[in-house]
Amino acid sequence: MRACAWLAIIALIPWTSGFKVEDFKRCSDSAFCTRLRGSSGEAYAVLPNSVAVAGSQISAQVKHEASGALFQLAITAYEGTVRLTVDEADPSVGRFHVPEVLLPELPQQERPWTKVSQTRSSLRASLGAAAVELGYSPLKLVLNVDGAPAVTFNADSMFAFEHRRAKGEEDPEGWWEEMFKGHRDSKPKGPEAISFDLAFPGVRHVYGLPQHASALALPPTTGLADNATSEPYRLYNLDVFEYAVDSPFGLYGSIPLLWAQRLGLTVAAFWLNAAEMYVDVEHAGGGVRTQWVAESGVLDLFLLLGPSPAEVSRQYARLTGTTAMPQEFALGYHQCRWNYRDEADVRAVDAGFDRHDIPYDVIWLDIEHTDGKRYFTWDAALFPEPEALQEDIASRGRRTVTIIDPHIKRDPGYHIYSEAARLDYFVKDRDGKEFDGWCWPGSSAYLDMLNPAARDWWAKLFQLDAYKGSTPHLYVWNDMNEPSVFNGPEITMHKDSLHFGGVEHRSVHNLYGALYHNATAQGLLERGTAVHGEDGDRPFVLSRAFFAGSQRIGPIWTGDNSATWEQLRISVPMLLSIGLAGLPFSGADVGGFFGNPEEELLVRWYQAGAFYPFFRGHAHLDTKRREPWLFGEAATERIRVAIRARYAMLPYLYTLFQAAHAEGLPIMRPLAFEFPGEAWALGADDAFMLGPGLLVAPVLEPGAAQRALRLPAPGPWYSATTGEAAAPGEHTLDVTLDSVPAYLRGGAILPFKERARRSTGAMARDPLTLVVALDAAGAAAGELYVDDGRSFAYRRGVFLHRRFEFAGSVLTSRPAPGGGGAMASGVTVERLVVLGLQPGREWGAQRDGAPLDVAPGPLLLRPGLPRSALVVRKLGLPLDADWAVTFLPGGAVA
Ligand code: NBV
Repeated sequence: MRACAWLAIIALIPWTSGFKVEDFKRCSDSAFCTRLRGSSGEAYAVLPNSVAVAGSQISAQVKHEASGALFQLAITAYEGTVRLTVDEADPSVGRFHVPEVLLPELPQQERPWTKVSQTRSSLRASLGAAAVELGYSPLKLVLNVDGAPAVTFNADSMFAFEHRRAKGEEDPEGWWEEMFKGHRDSKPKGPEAISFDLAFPGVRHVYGLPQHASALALPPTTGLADNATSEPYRLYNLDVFEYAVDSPFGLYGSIPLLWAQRLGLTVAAFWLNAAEMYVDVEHAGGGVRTQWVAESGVLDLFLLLGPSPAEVSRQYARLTGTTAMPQEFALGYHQCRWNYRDEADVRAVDAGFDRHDIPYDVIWLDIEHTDGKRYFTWDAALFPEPEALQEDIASRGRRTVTIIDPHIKRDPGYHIYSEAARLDYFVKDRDGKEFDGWCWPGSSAYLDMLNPAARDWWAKLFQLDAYKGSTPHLYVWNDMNEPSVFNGPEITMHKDSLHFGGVEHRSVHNLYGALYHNATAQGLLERGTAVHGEDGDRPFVLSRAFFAGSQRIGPIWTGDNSATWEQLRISVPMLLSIGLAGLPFSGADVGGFFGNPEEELLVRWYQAGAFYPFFRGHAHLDTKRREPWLFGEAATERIRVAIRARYAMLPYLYTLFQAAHAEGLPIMRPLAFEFPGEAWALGADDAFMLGPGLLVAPVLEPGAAQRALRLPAPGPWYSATTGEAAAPGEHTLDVTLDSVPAYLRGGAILPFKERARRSTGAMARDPLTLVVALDAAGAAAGELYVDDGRSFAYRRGVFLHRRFEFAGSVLTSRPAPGGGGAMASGVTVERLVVLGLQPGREWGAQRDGAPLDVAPGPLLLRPGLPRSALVVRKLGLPLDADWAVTFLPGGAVA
């Protein structure tokens, strides 16, 4: 019986041999995109007598000349951001406004318009260095920054807003019904799409709009350029089997945020809309023109005015929030596989890491650990004692993650199903019956995460007494939450399915996965408070689907990549663009999910992956085992070195996460984010910055003997392996399989922990090394953030945040400008490594007049490295106190 059910499911899985383009829609397969893509000339005009300005808001009515339909327009000023909204004038139409994404405190950031002036045909108003000009007929909005046009709305008259109408008035094809591959979409509300164009004068480089497997600088999709893809970028969360690289097709997550960067100015546009969306990019007239089309919802467009990349990140964070502060273990290495078979297998893998002296923090259990894909249960034969297993793993400072997917087996004997059905918490089909889709467990129902009561109920399932077999050391993975529906159109849910409040799935689709992710994280949050009391426990939930705001919930990964060199290469721009879209905690499956990586690819993937913000090895059920020690001693050693380097970097990385949490800055950053004045760096994506201080240029090609690299000005840079200085400009590096080109930025101070341990927890009290990389003026600065790595006690000030500065040959430690906090950490600074002190001179150092142990030495505590740095040893400088170390030329200390 069970076997039959399996055969039925397998027959329904439409993807069996590689990415099938024809299974997914192109623009021309969607009636709304066909109608609106490229079409322009619809006349919309502002009614001059309706225009009003009150405080932060300009409001007006807009008329569609052809139909007479009326719309309400508002232009709201925030610090550094202008918001343009257009909705139907009649609020009773009730178009869908995306909930849960914007921060509730956003209204407090409104700023008044100043210098307002108006004529019969236009209105001008200022906001700091920016100004808007609203043209009435035709409707047009120009935004100037520092007197020059930065963004123009509707310059190409592509604005169109399909107003709600009654069926029967007109009945053109695709208005009231459409088909795709035998799936009917009943479209009860008829046409309700929205389109507009945005032009970015002087811009050649646009980024963002994740998730696509494409270059950072988005290739044009239309126009005359040779590399135009011809299909627009699609934003529609989909479970795509063996996705292709360099493609504009939509993947698992969507963030409708586009960056536009030119020398001296970076701006961005964010359309808060969760329906299927297409964006065209065209290089024309010395700038970039874009057209955006979405199937339903409203126009809610935020224009972020920069002018620097960091300002754009902060502006976006003020709208949608910053990344949740992760637990420290989450930044360690994660070992996953579909599937670790049973408890003995899990224990053997765990022991393998210790046997091979490789640190790791988390072991992951995929869908096979459950009883018949009934999440929150355990296969009693394979995992008879899940609590004992988790406790054993935890005794070595490690955690366990289990997968919990959103499809719920429609089995009346399964308590989660029967309870949710009784409470009426499932999505409905177009006829109002429980939506029945096929997924891993067979016939499945899907929780309606638009219903707040369903979300609350879901969260309670993570309490220890509800989730049998779980312990406080267990964290969660949400997969298939696009949602994936094997027998649905494009392997997802029918758009005319119904959510809470009668909302069609069409309008919520791209948000669904984030709502589910959030409800899960809420569950772990509540469990944390129940177990640990007020300071709680920071949730860790990995999600495959995402939307704007997902950064507040937890990490995401780039789904089912393949063990190919091109997938390794594309992982870098994919993660960079996800980071620019405000979601810094992301990673790609190390090794590639599908297929078997050869040794060289696996090694190179670990070397690159050690710099991904989320670092997890994962593999498909049908692949050969590939734990880090299965490829021979040489490969094991290289992987060990890569993973240990990750652990050595953790103090720096954790500090970057705190900055991302506080300000919304990305962690993995394009070179042009840090060096916006370098024309060649715009769009560069084969090297990146990890925070402000480390440039990483991983080797991403097979058989490489050399690696070309360009270092931005002003430099100097210092090799992160040898400490040798390198000048800005072009370099051709000789590389071996051991090479992981990475450079410390002159002017940066980075904290490291160098002792090899088995997990992050074991490193908590280890002493620090501060690497001081001097700039041309002999100065450097950097920060270190430390807290308990686990709870919310930092919100009560239980943390240490230090600022280190090197100037005039003195290194000082002081509280960071925002407040240094207070905590008994027991951690000290043990070594100082200074790069770039005037060579050929002897140097000494002293603290409080007492001489310190100074000698030339290696950059890091690794045998065989050249002694190219000045090293001060055996220090024991306290983290929670101010101190100064003075460097003196001449060796002898006064
Ligand atoms: O749960 C099985 C897999 C999982 O390992 C992978 O990471 C997800 O992206 N899951 C997809 C479902 C099946 C994929 C073929």
